[in-house]
Amino acid sequence: MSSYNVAVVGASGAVGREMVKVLAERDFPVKNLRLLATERSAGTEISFKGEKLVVEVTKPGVFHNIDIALFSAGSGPSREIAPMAVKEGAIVIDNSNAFRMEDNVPLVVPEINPEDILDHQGIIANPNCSTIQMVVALKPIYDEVGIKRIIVSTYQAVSGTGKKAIDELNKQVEQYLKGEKLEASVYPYQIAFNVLPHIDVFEENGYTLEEMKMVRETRKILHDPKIAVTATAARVPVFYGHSEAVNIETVKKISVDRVKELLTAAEGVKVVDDPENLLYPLALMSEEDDDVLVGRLREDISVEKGISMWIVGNNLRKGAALNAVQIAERLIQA
Ligand code: NAP
Ligand code: 3JN
Repeated sequence: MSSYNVAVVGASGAVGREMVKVLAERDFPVKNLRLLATERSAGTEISFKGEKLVVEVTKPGVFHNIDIALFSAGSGPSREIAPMAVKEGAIVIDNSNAFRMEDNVPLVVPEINPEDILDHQGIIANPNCSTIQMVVALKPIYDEVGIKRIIVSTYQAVSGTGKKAIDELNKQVEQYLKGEKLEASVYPYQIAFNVLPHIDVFEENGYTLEEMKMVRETRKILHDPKIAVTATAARVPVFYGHSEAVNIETVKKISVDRVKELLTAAEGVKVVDDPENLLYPLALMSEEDDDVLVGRLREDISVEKGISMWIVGNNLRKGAALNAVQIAERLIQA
């Protein structure tokens, strides 16, 4: 089997570190792994398959000889650095919002639209974590009976904001227990013991950008510009695992039993739905499970063709690092 020179840009961050782990766990055929970030973390050592690799500064020339570059450094750095990486010969799999909606950039969830990978012109985009877990769970239903409208409310873990937000929640809990004043710097308000109905910036239509990412990305991934999606995204004081209350209106009627059958057979999905035994998806479960967990399945009593459910996913793995590595796996098979 061929092996590949791989770079991880943003390697010292929450997603980048997970990318390095996932590459090792899945035994991705890596010839050489180059870890890139900024001067801030240059020199940091990160283990890969028992070897200590050193984080280097991302600068012109670093992508010569790189076959695949996994980016998780944020939209600004991606916009600046990804075109340079492509010019230097790498194929970029980008985790940021920078290129997701560009026409010449495939937006890929391998369980859903792997064929779109073939249309890339150097950059392939990874969707937002909240979109990924939702579409993985909804696609089997979409294929069977069609979906007209999706109403989703998210309960997103602080790890979605990165390492500094994990540190801030830890610190605020500590300050609370010591009876000290809680200091907030990552979010506009205290996140410990609170819920913030605000993720990313507000847009002119009153939605936040995180909410609109779910609308736009779902349409692009499903190749369905007409599907109606409305989202409310909230940040909750949970470290890992995004939860979502999702309600769909289908085109044709479908029973809950049939939905369970479809989801049980679906790739990357696990049905966790036994309310009598108090079994339903929990954010904590996603720390140990790469599948998208679906439960609380029930017929919506307020419309004729509606289904409600609770969806949980590991935001740093299937929501980011794992999905990106799965794209790389499909890319090298293509
Ligand atoms: P993080 O923990 O704050 O890490 C940011 C990483 O980017 C660090 O390694 C940082 O390096 C590096 N970086 C920042 N500016 C850079 C630059 N100009 N050049 C090279 N590296 C740079 O954040 P995170 O949670 O890992 O998230 C990083 C990004 O991934 C997000 O901004 C977002 O775009 C994307 N993301 C996507 C999803 C998704 O939904 N698919 C989920 C989470 C994150 P230093 O350590 O040197 O500062
Ligand atoms: O907040 C979350 O739970 C997911 C965060 C995603 C994110 C965070 C900072 C910048 C993104 C993203 O993936 O859309 C970005 C961005 O790339 O703009």
